[in-house]
Amino acid sequence: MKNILSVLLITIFAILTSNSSAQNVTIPLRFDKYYTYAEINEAIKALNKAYPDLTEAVFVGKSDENREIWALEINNKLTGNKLSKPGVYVDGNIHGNEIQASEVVLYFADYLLKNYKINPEIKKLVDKNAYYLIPTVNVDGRYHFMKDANHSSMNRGLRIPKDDDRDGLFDEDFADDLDGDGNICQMRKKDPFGKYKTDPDEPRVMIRIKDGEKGEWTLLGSEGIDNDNDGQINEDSEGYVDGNRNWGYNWEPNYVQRGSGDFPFSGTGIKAIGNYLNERPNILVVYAFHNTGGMILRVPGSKELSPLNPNDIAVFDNLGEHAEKIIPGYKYLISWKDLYTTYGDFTDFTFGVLGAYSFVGELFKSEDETYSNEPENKKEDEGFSFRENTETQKERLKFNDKVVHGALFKDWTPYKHPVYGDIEIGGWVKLSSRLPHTFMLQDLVHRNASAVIYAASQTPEVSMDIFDVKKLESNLYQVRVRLVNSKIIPTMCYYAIKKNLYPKDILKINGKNIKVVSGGILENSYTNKVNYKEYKPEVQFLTIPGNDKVEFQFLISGNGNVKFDYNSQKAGSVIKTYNLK
Ligand SMILES: [Ca+2]
Ligand SMILES: [Ca+2]
Ligand SMILES: [Ca+2]
Ligand SMILES: [Ca+2]
Ligand SMILES: [Zn+2]
Repeated sequence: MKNILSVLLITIFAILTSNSSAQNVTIPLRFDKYYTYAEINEAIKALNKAYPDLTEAVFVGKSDENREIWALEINNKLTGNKLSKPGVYVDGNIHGNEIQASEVVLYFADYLLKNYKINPEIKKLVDKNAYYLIPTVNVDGRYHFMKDANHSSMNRGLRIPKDDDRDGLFDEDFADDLDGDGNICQMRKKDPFGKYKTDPDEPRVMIRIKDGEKGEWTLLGSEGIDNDNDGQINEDSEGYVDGNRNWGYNWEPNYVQRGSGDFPFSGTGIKAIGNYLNERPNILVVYAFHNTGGMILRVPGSKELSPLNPNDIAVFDNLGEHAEKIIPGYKYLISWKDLYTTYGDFTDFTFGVLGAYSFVGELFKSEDETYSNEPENKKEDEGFSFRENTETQKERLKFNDKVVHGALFKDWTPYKHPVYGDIEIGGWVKLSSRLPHTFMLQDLVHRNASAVIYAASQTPEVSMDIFDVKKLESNLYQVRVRLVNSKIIPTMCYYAIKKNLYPKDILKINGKNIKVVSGGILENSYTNKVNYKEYKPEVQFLTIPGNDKVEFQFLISGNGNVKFDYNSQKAGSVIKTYNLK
């Protein structure tokens, strides 16, 4: 009996401890660690459980490898249902390796919720908008990036097998963790004819030889062997379909845009998120987080879609320039012009189809990894580049040695390779180069979440005044209505107006004993110039620019209660009743 009991206890203990992710997720969330895919879903559910009145955990759909994609939605039901408010959508990690993007989204959620009762500004923002948050878009990518051996740029794409080298086999030759340390590092071989030599100041760094100099090393690429024995090493890993080139707007086939997939929305999870967005037409602000480079990028992703309307640019500039100041060192840039051209990307879709002001946040600058008493922003601007120079590498190695004690770089170590013979394996490890060390994560997630919070504070806030009511005859009244938007973001973006993406805002007037005789936009209240609407004057169409107003003048016959009903797809609704007597 005693034995059976102890076996039972051990079994229960094993079951409890095997569900280790549950133990790693506590509310408020911690940001001194990176959450695994499973823990992100746990975190969404835990936030929902801790704040049941303000949140909903929504199943979005499944991925190509059948993993679940979840959203956390934040909304105060007491101030209205979600669709009746401006929608703010935030996601991250559409590129599987860009994992800290998810931490920004989780932090944003956790921060709004934990401050709701104690910070009046946050309370106002929660009460005002509906928030749609998908911390990790590429759930397969995140799962494999964290679980498998990788380097910092691997597992970016979706898990849709593609035959990259056209040999009839699909995803048959990934890189290999030859020394079994969980990282895919670099391979180098001693070679007097090599194109590299050891840096005289820093033996871990190699520099390109100049003409006439003697070489020392040949670089052999990422750690790996020829898995399918076709004479090439690491030539066909996962995909390649890039989730951020697979959206059904300005999409181009693979021969124009590498990684675009066979057709738009061929990614199972991408299509699910497309449907999810389509069911939430109130979304007006989008932030999608990536790494790396320290940038806030605005649309468009390709020149064909520019120039944007100057009024839209002014909104982007306001939000982007504030973000630039909130996150020191980050640059607010235009995607196609300042970075490179992309087709079928997510934010072009959310701007071009949904009419939402859309940004990409490129998190993390490796230049922040300093070992220096010189403030980072005082240093000479080297311009941003994905390829680092050796001086930056050396500085980062000092940071690695003195600040994080060797966590980011694997020293070069001899290895016997089946093809190359005696080589060395070493270099930057998986959780380096594009991600902050966890001690710097808190700062990154807070500042970037604050950039989103600023944008959320600028969604339209519409109020209505009924003024200048005059009795003209016994049963005829002049009534003026003013609709004011006190925030930067207009009730409809100018691109959406131009392309007629969806109906404009509507002002409807009705009452039991009244008839709207005439009405239209009051273009000049001093000269009394009204642009009368010929038919159905009781229904008026409008949009309200940011920090601006639109005024109407009506002639109404009859008396009694009149209802003025303003309704906007993205800016909510305002209803007022006025008694004509
Ligand atoms: Ca192949
Ligand atoms: Ca492949
Ligand atoms: Ca091969
Ligand atoms: Ca092959
Ligand atoms: Zn990315």
